[in-house]
Amino acid sequence: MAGITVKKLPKKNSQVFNKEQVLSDYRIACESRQASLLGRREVLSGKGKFGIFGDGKEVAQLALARVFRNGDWRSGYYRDQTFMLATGLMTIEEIFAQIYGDTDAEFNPMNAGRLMNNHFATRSLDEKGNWKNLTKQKNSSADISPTAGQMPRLLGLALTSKLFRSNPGIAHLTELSQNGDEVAFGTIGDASTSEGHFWETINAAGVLQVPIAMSVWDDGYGISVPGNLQTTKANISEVLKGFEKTDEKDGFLILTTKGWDYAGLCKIYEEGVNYCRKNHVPVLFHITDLTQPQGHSTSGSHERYKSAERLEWEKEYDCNLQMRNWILTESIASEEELNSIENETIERVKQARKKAWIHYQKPLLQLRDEFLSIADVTTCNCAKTQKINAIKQDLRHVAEPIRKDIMSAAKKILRLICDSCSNPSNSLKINVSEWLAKELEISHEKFNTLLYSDSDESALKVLPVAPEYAENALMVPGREILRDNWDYQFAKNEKLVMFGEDVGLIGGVNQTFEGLQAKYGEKRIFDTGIREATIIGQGIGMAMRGLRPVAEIQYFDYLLYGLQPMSDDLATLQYRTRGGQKAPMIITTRGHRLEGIWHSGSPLSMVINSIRGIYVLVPRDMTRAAGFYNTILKSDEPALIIEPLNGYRLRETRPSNIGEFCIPVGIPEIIETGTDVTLVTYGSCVRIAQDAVAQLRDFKISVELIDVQSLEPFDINHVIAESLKKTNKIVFFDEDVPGGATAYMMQKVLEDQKGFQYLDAEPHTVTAQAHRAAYGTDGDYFSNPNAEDVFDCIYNMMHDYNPASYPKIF
Ligand SMILES: Cc1ncc(C[n+]2csc(CCOP(=O)(O)OP(=O)(O)O)c2C)c(N)n1
Ligand SMILES: [Mg+2]
Repeated sequence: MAGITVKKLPKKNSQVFNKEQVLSDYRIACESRQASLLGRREVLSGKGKFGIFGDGKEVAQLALARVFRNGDWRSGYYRDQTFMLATGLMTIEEIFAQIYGDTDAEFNPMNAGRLMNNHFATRSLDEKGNWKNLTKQKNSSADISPTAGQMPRLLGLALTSKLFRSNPGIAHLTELSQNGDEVAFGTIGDASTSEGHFWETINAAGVLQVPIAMSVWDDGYGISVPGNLQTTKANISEVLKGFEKTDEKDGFLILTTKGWDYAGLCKIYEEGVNYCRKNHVPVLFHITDLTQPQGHSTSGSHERYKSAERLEWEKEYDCNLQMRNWILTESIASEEELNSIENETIERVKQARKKAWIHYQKPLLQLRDEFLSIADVTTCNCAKTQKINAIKQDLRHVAEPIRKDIMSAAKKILRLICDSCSNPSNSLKINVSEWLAKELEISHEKFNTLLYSDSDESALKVLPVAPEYAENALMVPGREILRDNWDYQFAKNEKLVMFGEDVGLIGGVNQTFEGLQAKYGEKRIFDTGIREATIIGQGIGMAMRGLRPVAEIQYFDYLLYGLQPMSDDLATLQYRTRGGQKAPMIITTRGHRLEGIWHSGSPLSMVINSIRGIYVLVPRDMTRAAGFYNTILKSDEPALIIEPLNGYRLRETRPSNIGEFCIPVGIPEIIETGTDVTLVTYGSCVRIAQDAVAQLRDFKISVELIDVQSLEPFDINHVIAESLKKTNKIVFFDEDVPGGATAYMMQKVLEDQKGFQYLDAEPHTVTAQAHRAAYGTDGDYFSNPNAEDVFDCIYNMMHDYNPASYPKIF
């Protein structure tokens, strides 16, 4: 491909500006600025809890918005307010709705009150959770707060375009992509480029040559810490020079201009993005000389850390002021015209604020009135009436009531109401309880739903299909069952894509994808660099665009590198957008025991508590693993599936319905029935448990062995509590740390399933040591739990219960 350098781009003065366009942009810049100024005031006067705004970055974002088309994607951060307005993706009313935390998803569609302000998102899904036509709308992936957290997914958003352009097999899916013409726009603050995620994404984008248009908004600070403490040479485009594309070698096109130079910005964005779109070359726009007229956020003031000269400079180089000067110098409009635009925008933003505030407040005022009228005690003179009236009085006087005030008053009043308290029509106790139940349900809907999908494609709704076995079925190494299952799925599902370290050419370190790249091509099964965070992010971005990515993390212990995007981005996605976006990807890895500190594969508690929103499935063998893949691929949910690392070569009976059997999520399997003790475990520990159960049988102890199979969701039908009803004794066993996943299972069974009431003996856990596993077989034996540990635990339990029949062994 012919190289292009900055110097070869046409000169700036070839641009011709249309007055209408410039003034329309200037109006948006002014509206955005006014919204920032008023927004800050709303927070400082207590109407919102926190505010972060886009002031000082307006002009660059106008230029960026000009080149953002239907089908394109944004992955950015809280400063992009002007971009969102200029692309028509957000209204000024919505800026205020976000500040107040309006929970009406129609009025505050980006996050329905679940996130801080200026966390942007478009809705990719309809009310039923089905995809809209993503090429007919402009798209913004949903923002998260962790700095640079938007980078890993950006890679996947861009890679999707590349795959659509290069894989004719999916070219007909035109609701997802039109010839891969979509550009993925990234934005990031100058200081956040210090994060590893930024560098990992830049490197991967350079390797993959994907259509990323990345803007760095450089205002010289990350809160109070200046650029020279953030970036080598305090200049990100200078240090990125080694990534620059040359005539001989692929890389990034790097373009720089000042953030107050409207003409220069329009030029580089138009040319840079056109080039990126056409050639799928990543482009980095380093936009310098930006300012923060109001400082970082409502939490502090920048006068504390910026010098007087800097503050003076920021005033002079305020981008809106510079754009104004430019309009006048170029004689595009007169001073009067600009004055009148400015005055109109002040009024427009005030009106928007008012509308948003009324929309937010009115239902709350109504709710308070409704409650106060329900709680109207008129016919009781019990001693509590006075107290009830005092609570009501306090509530009546709250100037701007929120749900918390009303619900809290309701609960306190309910405690005080006696059975004979009544209002003219009805018993007060019944009225208030019914009102409370209704409002708790509404609050649940507003604040607690959609951690998982509730669409028709929820994994919980996938019908189970048991593996079937022919009479003369072969016993084959477990890896072959997985390989054949993937083969079936790749043949059936054109959207399926799989990638990871060593996944492509050699078919995975355990040969579970053997021969599949040769069969299905490098566009569907491919190797990645060693970069777990962006392997996950790549999957998230692709899944957001409607593909079905399977991202492999080579070993479970290395998932820590990829855990941040899983926890902050993927796990929260449906929840934080209140069902506006989804990313049905599979993360596959292998764990549950092998060798040494970093290949022992057992840190389950590391994931179960940090990725709620993603299913966690822990099959004991490869048939079960394949069955879980099949189930999840029929659903619209993300899942982490951990294959048992030491099971690839173990032989399993080959099912005849490969690719079709579906193991249900949340359903444990009773592996052995028994009467004395219930033993609960999963993954590779099942085999160890079977060994222990056999040893215990020789001592006349009958164990019911349960493989939970699925940690999240966990035993939805309470199979374990049923078993406990029979045995009255229970042991939770795994190889995680003490208090790890065994404690999680114990809480589920004893508290959630109310298993405590069936206990006749102290419940126990058998776990690994608190330290990681030492090397070698002895290291493993003394670090990880083994069959003897399980035996000892259960035998001693029986001894405590019935010492005469089970005398102490040692
Ligand atoms: C991982 C993480 N660390 C720290 C923070 C707190 N924080 C929020 S914004 C910010 C500064 C970001 O500066 P920069 O990237 O330059 O963006 P700017 O706000 O200047 O536009 C920090 C430290 C965070 N949100 N996430
Ligand atoms: Mg900054």
